[in-house]
Amino acid sequence: MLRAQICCSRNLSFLMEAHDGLSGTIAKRAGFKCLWASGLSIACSLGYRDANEASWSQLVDVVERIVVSTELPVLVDGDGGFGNFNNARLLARTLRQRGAAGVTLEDSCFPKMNSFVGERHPLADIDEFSGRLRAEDTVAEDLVLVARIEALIGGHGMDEAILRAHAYADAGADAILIYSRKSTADERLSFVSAWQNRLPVVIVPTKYYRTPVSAYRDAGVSEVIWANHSVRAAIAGMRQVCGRIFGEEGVGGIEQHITTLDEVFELLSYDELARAEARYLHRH
Ligand code: SPV
Ligand code: MG
Repeated sequence: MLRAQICCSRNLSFLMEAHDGLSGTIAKRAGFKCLWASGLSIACSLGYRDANEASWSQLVDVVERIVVSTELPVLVDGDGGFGNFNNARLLARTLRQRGAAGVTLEDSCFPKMNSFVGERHPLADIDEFSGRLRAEDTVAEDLVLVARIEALIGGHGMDEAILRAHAYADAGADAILIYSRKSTADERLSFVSAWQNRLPVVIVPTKYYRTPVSAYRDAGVSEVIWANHSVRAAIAGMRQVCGRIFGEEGVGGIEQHITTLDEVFELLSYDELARAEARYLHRH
């Protein structure tokens, strides 16, 4: 399904961020067919910075919860693969075992830093990173492998980005994710036009949120990732509620602004458990 969506479809499609089983379930209820297990959002929900502070095994545990609770295809943000080719293939093999549908690997150096933070973004050597992709592709052929290019983040030009895209395609990538932190879409769209869709292109329009999706459709982009909006919504909501409860020393004022307990039970299908109990539980 993820492969069909990213690699074989002519239609622009969307991945919604999830950082745990609950956010995945909410995205599924909203209608999303595939999810993005965001490194930033998962780190954030665990109280870590997006700088490889969370370990790869913590990441795969969260991914498993997202996969099992949603039964949707999940594209996992594998950062740079947590080391060299060996760490990258261990990550890929384990993600496959835990039910992920795909992984993105970015050409950053360990430990990475979130692409929007600071200026220290050394790029991996092309050959070395291609080895990470090849190793991943060998151990988990059926995972969709998205190569993420950080050249524009690292201050390099479009030529470097295109050069890398070709090398990563040769190394077995199924799609290319082009990253940039400019607040307009121009840089990604000029990449798409220079690349000519040798492989499908994935973009993450976090900073250029004003660009209408029709621009991506017209340019021939395959996949858009809404990368961190659930965790940011959760932070905004929790902040407001915590602030009010603290300030008002009570919960009366916020009750009508938050999800009811019945809605929580409905979201997590407590009714299914009741039906299962009626069917399977011994009654004496
Ligand atoms: C993530 O969601 O972790 C991403 C996208 O890699 S971003 O945080 O925008 O770099
Ligand atoms: Mg990330």
